[in-house]
Amino acid sequence: MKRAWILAAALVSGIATAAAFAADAPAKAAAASLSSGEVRKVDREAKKVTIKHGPIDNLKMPPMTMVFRVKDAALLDGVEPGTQVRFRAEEADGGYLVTRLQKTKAK
Ligand SMILES: [Cu+2]
Repeated sequence: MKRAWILAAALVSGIATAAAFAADAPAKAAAASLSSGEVRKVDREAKKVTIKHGPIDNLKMPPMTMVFRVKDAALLDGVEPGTQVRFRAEEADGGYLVTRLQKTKAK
């Protein structure tokens, strides 16, 4: 009886590990598609942010400083000139739209 319990516990922990691994994979893929940059200017009302960014692989864009529109003004919460960020930008309506933005943790 005791052995059956040990087996069951091993099985459950194995499933939990597999689930955690599966959940981790898309998160890693998403992180890989983020670009890094430094915020230069924030215009919350116009929902615009100026970012001095590194290469943006998904847009095949070299490093530069440019203005992006942001999908949601809330993305700019706590963001100010000098803030280091990682962000996701996409082409939309003939311009560039930031759909995700997170502060880079200070090292
Ligand atoms: Cu650019």
